[in-house]
Amino acid sequence: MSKDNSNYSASNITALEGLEAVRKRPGMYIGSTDTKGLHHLVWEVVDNSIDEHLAGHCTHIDVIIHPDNSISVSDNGRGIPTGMHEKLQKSALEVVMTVLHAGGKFDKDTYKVSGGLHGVGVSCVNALSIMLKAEVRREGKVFTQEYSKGIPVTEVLEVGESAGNGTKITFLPDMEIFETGEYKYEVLAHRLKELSFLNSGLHLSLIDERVKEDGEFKQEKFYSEGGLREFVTYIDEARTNIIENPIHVIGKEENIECEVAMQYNNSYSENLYSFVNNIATREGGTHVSGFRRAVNRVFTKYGEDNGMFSKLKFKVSGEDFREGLTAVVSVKVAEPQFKGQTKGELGNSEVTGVVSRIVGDILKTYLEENPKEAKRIVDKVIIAATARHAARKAREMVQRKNVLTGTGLPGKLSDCSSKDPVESEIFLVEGDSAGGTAKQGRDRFFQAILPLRGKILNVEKAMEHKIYENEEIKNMFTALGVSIEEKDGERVLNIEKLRYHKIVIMCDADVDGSHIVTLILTFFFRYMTELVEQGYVYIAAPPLYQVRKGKQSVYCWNEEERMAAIKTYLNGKEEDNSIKTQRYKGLGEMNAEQLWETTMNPEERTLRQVTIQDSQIANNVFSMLMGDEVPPRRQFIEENATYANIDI
Ligand code: 0RA
Repeated sequence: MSKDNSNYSASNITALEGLEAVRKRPGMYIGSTDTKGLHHLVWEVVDNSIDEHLAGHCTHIDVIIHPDNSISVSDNGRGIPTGMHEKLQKSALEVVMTVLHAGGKFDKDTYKVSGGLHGVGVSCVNALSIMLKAEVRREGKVFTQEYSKGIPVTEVLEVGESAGNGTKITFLPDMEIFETGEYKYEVLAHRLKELSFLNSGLHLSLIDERVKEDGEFKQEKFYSEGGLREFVTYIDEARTNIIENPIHVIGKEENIECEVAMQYNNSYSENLYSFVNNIATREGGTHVSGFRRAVNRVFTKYGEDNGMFSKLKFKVSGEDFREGLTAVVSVKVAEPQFKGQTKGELGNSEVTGVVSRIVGDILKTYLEENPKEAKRIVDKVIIAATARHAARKAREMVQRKNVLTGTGLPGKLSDCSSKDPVESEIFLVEGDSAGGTAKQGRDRFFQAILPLRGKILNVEKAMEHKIYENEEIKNMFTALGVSIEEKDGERVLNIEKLRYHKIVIMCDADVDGSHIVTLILTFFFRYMTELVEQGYVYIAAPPLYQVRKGKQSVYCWNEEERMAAIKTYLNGKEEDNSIKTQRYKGLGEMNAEQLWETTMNPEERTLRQVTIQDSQIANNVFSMLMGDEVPPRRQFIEENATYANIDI
């Protein structure tokens, strides 16, 4: 056997072993095989095209969802090389598509930075696809190769001539691997939009061939000239800004590119998004530390130099600079190191100093040149510091009172007898009367009831100290056994003494009930985030109707079920038997037994667990639902009403 031949077969074996490993443990390579993993396939391919853009060779990337849920990603980059790979004795295209990690490492110098947190490469997508076709336009020709489960089913074929360059990858995920094959337009659109902000000047588009709108396929184009400046404006769309235009920072030092945009709004929460090589770093890291360091340093100095803090009786802290801050921090680093639980934290220590210097310099100049804006921001910071001071006092009062009253449990709580949080549940019930029914209907061994009076405080619009002074909110803190503490000047939620592992929000199935659920969820999302993240928060699903005939009855949760029940029980004749369908407007219309049977009994009930799919989206949804601007709220409610059983 010649040397070349042995190389050839050796490389085939390595490629096959690699592809097999991916198919055996897909989760290791793409995170999961659920809808998230399914979408991850698209990002692996798009990342390659973005790399072409970052290397300065690609201006357009188009994504198509075909009717069969196969996906095409095409770009106008240089095209994957198709010539013979000397060492492996096969086409470079085949190597990129079938050898693990070949895509990025193959020609490393051409990539300024390499995206992809998983960074597993297009060969993984190939291994997990029942069909994949690569089409390359390069050197005036068109080449194609097709694969199934990562194995070539054709040679690299020259199929025509072409004027431009580029790569088009079409793949159909293998349903032996994935739990779902359905692509979600909104998920793809959201990330492509984000990518357009992160890569200003890059044209991205999405076409959904499954859906026609006005005779055309549903489609959107994403393009941003202003980059992060526009990103921040977009994030704050539903908020009221403090300064007219975001502060925009762009710089480069030690081969680290840094771009930041920031804006202040009149809310009390911080929205900070950070990216490394276009990948979201949800746990922050050294780039975020550098940014914060610069903001604290420059604003503190500016305020002090101008005597703006002279009336304050306490020190301004880092947290005060964050209230109402919306910022996006994006860095491009040649060899990023990711750490943390979900590898969502940047570890490169050299980045902190670089970002801090770049942001610090530009921010200092900005404040000097824009004294009006500077004053507005510093005034806002002073209000935040004053509020923080008041909030701490209010919190200390609540927590001290708990100690004084012994058990500290609220009088309105009907606790369960079990003391084991794992098996214990608490129902947060709208109104005293429904609370009474729930108390009668519950299994008192493991189910506790806390009635909440009507509409709880809208925490999105209230100052923090008001929140701790609110009776219903105080009751929730004490009943749940969680407290807010301060560590290094930061608020942290202590949930070590959490008394229930299921916290069930139970409200009427009408507009008011939905509003109350939203208010309670806003509170949990903003002040007890950990409980939501760890899956302790649920929403009860009381039935909407009861259809009865004689002694028989059936509960219905939606219109379809009701129609089916009417057909079965009433021979389809609703009108003749008009008292027979009961529409439950409120929990109060059910008696204790009915409430237990339909909504509280673990054997029968449906609970909807509240999860945070994407904290960025959740953040904006809460600001929008609970904030100042009306039109975006109306639009959201109209678009989502069907999910929430709301009559409008
Ligand atoms: C390897 C080397 C070169 C480009 C690419 C891969 C490449 C990969 C993908 C994947 C999707 N789109 C892509 N575009 C390019 C460099 C080729 C050269 O030096 O001309």
